Order: sequence, then C-alpha cells, then structure tokens
Amino acid sequence: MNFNRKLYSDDLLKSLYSGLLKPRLIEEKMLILLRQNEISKWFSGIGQEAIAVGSAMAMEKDEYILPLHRNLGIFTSREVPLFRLFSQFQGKLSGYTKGRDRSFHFGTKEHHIVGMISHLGPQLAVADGIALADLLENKNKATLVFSGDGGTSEGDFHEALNVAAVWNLPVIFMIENNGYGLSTPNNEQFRFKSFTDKGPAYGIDALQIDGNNILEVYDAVKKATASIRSKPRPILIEALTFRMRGHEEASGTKYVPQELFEKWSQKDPVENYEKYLLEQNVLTYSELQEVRKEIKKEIDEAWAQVAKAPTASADTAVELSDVYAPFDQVVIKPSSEKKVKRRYVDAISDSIRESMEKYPKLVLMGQDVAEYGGVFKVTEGLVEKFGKKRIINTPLCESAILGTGLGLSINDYKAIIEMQFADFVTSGFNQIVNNFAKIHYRWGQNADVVVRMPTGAGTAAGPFHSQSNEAWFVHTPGLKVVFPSSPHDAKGLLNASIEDPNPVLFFEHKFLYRSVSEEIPESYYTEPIGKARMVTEGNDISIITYGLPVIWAKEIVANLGNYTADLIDLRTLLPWDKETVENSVKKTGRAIVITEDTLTGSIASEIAAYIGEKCFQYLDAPVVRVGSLDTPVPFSPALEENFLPKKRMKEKIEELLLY
Ligand SMILES: Cc1ncc(C[n+]2csc(CCOP(=O)(O)OP(=O)(O)O)c2C)c(N)n1
Repeated sequence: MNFNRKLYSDDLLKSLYSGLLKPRLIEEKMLILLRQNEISKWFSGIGQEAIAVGSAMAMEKDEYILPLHRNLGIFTSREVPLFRLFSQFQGKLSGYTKGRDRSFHFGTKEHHIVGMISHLGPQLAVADGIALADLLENKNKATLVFSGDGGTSEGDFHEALNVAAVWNLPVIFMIENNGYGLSTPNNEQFRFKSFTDKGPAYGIDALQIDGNNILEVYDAVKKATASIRSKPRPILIEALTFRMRGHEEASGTKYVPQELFEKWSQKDPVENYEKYLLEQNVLTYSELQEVRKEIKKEIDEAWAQVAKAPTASADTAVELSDVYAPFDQVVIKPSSEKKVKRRYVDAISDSIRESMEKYPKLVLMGQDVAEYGGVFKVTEGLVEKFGKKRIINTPLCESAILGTGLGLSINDYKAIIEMQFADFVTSGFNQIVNNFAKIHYRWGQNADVVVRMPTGAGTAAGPFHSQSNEAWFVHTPGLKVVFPSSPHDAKGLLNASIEDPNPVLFFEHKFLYRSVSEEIPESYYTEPIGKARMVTEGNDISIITYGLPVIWAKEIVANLGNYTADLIDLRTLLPWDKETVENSVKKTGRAIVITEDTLTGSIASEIAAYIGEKCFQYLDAPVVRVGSLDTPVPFSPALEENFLPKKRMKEKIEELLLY
C-alpha cells in the first residue's frame, strides 16, 4: 500500500492511528459480545475504517457529517462518549434514542452528526439542506454525507446530487464502494465502471481514492473541504474498499468469493498503517501496543458501565409526549381591528409574506414558486420582496426538496415547501413519513417544515391532480395535518403551522382558492392548531367535516327547515378535536361525518369509530359516514360529480334526521 505523508506532522499521523484503531477494537469487542448473546445485531465496518476516520478527522469539528451503518469511525472520531454509544447499541435509556431505535440510527447535534434512517438514500438530501443553511449564512462550511455503492441505485442519490449541483451546495458525497450491497455484487447493481463517471454527468467534480489508505482519505477530504469552503460546490469522492464481513453478522459471507477476502486482507487499513508508522519511525512497536492498551481500557470501562445502566422501561405518557417537539401554542390576536376582504388564496399568500417577515430564517421552496409565482399563483410577488435566496425554485424532485427541508431545520432554519399538487407528494413520501415524522421521537430533533398541499377535486383535473390524500398522513404519528376551509382560518392556521416547530402537512383546497372570500384581520394572527370551529350551532344533528364539504354542508344546513345542526369544521385532522365532537354528539344524539376523501380508511371512518366508542349511549341513530366513491378521481365533470359526496350528503343528512 502506498502511503504518502506529504507534509503531515508526526502528531497528526499518530492521532490518525489512534483514531483508526478505536473503531477496530470496539468492533472486535462487539463481535465477541455478539457470540455471547450480549448484543443482538452488528453491521461490521471492519476493513473500511480508514474512510470514516480519515474523513471525519479532516473535517472541522462543527461541520456536519451524515454517516451510515458502517461508519462507527465517525462517531468515535467525533468523540461521542463510548458510554452513550454502547448504551445506544444496547437499547438503554442512556442511549441517544432512549431505546427507541437501534445501532447508528441517531444523531447528535452536539457532535454535528446526523444519523441515518434505514432507507439509506434519504440521508443525501438532508446533507443538501444542512449545506444550504450554511450557504445562506455565508458560513464557509462543508458537509460530508455517505452512501454505499448499493445505495446509489436509489432515486434519492440522483435527486440529491442534482440539487447539490444546481445550487452549488458545499457537500462531499462520499461513496464507499465495497463491492456489495448485501449479497448483490456491483455488476448486478449498475453498469458504469466508476463513480468518477457519475460526478461529471451531474456537473460535479469526482475523484477516486484508495479507501483503505487513511492518509489518502485524509488528504483528499482535507483538500476537498478547503476547496468547497472557499468555492461552494459539491464534490463526489469514490473510496474503494471491501466489506470484510457479512452484510450483518447473521447474513454470513457465502455469496462472496474467497479469493476476494484473500486479496483484500492484504490491504487491511489498520495493519498496513501500523507497518508504515513503524517504518517511518513515527511510533515504536511498544508505543503501538500502548495505544492499543489504552483504547481497550476505555472500551472495557465504558462497557462495564453500560452493563449496569438501566434498560429502557416503558412509560406511555413519556412515549406519547416525545412524538412531537414541545410547543405550547399561544394564540396571537390581530394587533388591529382593521379587516380586509381576502380570497382563500390571498389569505395564504398573506400568511407566507407575514411569516417571512417575522422569521428571517424562513425559506420557501418549490417548483416554479419564484418568478412564475407557483402554478396557483400563491407565491406571486414574493421573490421580488424576499429575493431568490429565500424564495427558491427547485428542480423537479419532491424527495430531495423535502429532505433538504429537514436539513435546513437541523441547521436551525424553517422551511415551507410547496407541493405543486398534493398528489405529487407520493414522490417524496418517504422523507415525510419516515424522516420528518419519526425524528423527534427517535432522537429529539424536530423537522420545522410546513408542506403546503394544494388538494382536492371539483376542477375536472383527473386522477393525478385531484386526490384527497390527507388520511395517509393522519395515520402517521409525528405529523400534524391542518386543513382550513375559510380565508380566515387559512391565514391564521398557516401562520400557526409555520410557528409550530413540528412537521405540518397544510392542505389547501384548490377549488376554494378563488371561490370563497371574506373579511379577515389585516394584521398577523394565529388560530389554534387542534381546535375545531363551530360553523353553525343547533340541536338535532352533528355534521362533522372539513375542507370543501364545509361549504356544501353550510348550504344544506341553511335549508333544513325546522331542524338545526351543529356544523363542525375540524380544521385540524391530526391531532383532531375530540372534545368538540364528543360534546356535540352527546348533545344532538345524531352524527354524520363527511369527507371528500374516498370513504374506506378515511378520517371519517376514524371519527365515526371514535363516536361509536365514546358516545354510544347518547346516540339515537347509527353514526353515518359519507365520502367519495372508492374509485380513483375521474376526469370528466359528470363522472367527477358522481364520485364526490356532494349530492349524497343532503340525502344522508335527511335520512339521519328522520331515523
Ligand atoms: C430502501 C431500502 N431498501 C433495502 C434496504 C435493505 N438494505 C439495507 S443495507 C442494504 C445494502 C446496502 O448496500 P450499500 O449501499 O452498498 O452499503 P453497504 O451495506 O455495502 O455498506 C440493503 C439492501 C434498506 N435498508 N432500505
């Protein structure tokens, strides 16, 4: 192996050695513990340590690193206390996720590390967001993110590289090419010869290094980070290495030809570096042994301490309270009495503008949101006021932009992300339901992102521009789901959603944009998230709904003759206002829940079940649900009208009153 120390000092070479040795010795211990059944699962990075250690040691301590499952060396190089690290492996309360997630699935802002979710690829765009925040602040910092060779086949890889290239984000994409993705060799994973071919295809500089040579890794990352700090842009580094053990210990290595192990064992990063240090007289044999002894002692002591630490014990109240970042909303009243007539669309624009003024670290991203003003013109005029740095046109890549939003939040920014149509959120679903939703519960990090969702039917736009998909998100703990039906609520609730540090899916009904208007306060105000609004009050029936059906129901209620109704606009679907619904149904004894969504598995079904469970003895009739037909949303107006619940609502309300 060719080591070249260039002008690096003996001290640096020594610290690289102890850095390199530490993850190796921890792993050797873990492999023994695994055989003794003391730990349950282990993903080995043996043979690959030089990449994590060399690159972490080349970065500044306050620059973010986003490692994966073979990068123990990142955690040790950043001096994450071994007691807490081992506690994490053991699912102990003293681990970084309090026993809620395993192994390297955690982050620690204190050490500027953002850990992975199992899905691998989503890490890459989170790095883009962290780098974007640094760039907006002119911080001259680099961010380092890892991918395995297998992970690069995911769409996330393409999207994240492309965004980083287009926006000149100072990110190092470190590809650890170890030849396999679980059992799949590279020739069954992709066709190109080297990742150095991939970089230029995105307009990114790329280089290949020997990942087993710690000096080469250190030097390459040192140079790359210095370069991108002064001239922000991404760089791709392909580090050639080999996975010396199975994918994880239980999966074995039968599928890997033996000669590969023989070849790569000659290139062991630790043994070769030791030899080099001896040859160079940087360390003597007994000094090497001394380093080894000290690290072992540290490991053994930490392990003994962890063994005595309490295991995680369940407390339901604590579990539930950690799902969201703490936020006691203080409802803000308008500062003046002055009112202006605003359409639903204007109310949303006003909210964005006022919030951008209130929060200098708030950015808005989306397709065509800048000069074009967004396809619904919600963001028209904002780029002129706030500039291209805060109103950001994005490439067509929902997943990367959502991931970028999370990265911004980690780096202390706030983001609003416009989905061009709510339907397109499917292309970024993973980031929302697995990354945004779970991150606070897992390691206490929040996702301060509002995802704006132009939703709903009634505009003859067919199956991919009309869906009501709020139920997907209502089913996901960790998200908030808000859905106003009036201009007043649209402004007050969007302001509140932007204030809230948690991820909010903010549904805006497209049909309402320009079809409803009312007088609303001109100044900034918020409405409470999680509280329903009584649109009308009555005694004979509770009509519980949200979104466009609120408008339809108002008309029906106005024509009920002698009957009167509680018409409840839920406004927030997660968490929804159980108290208001329950009190109303106990008063009226009759409940109908209406949604524009297709009925099966809808929020209407959930609310109906809740009423059945909590109000059974107060009911004079079965709880009725009305929704759209269980079909995709059809295009042709006659078919769409038949699909939507509007016509069926009146009939069902009348039937229920007469039951
Ligand atoms: C989206 C997704 N699909 C599949 C998996 C299962 N899985 C975990 S790691 C892995 C292989 C990853 O290979 P590579 O990116 O080369 O990294 P390596 O494990 O070799 O370090 C697979 C298939 C997963 N975690 N996430």
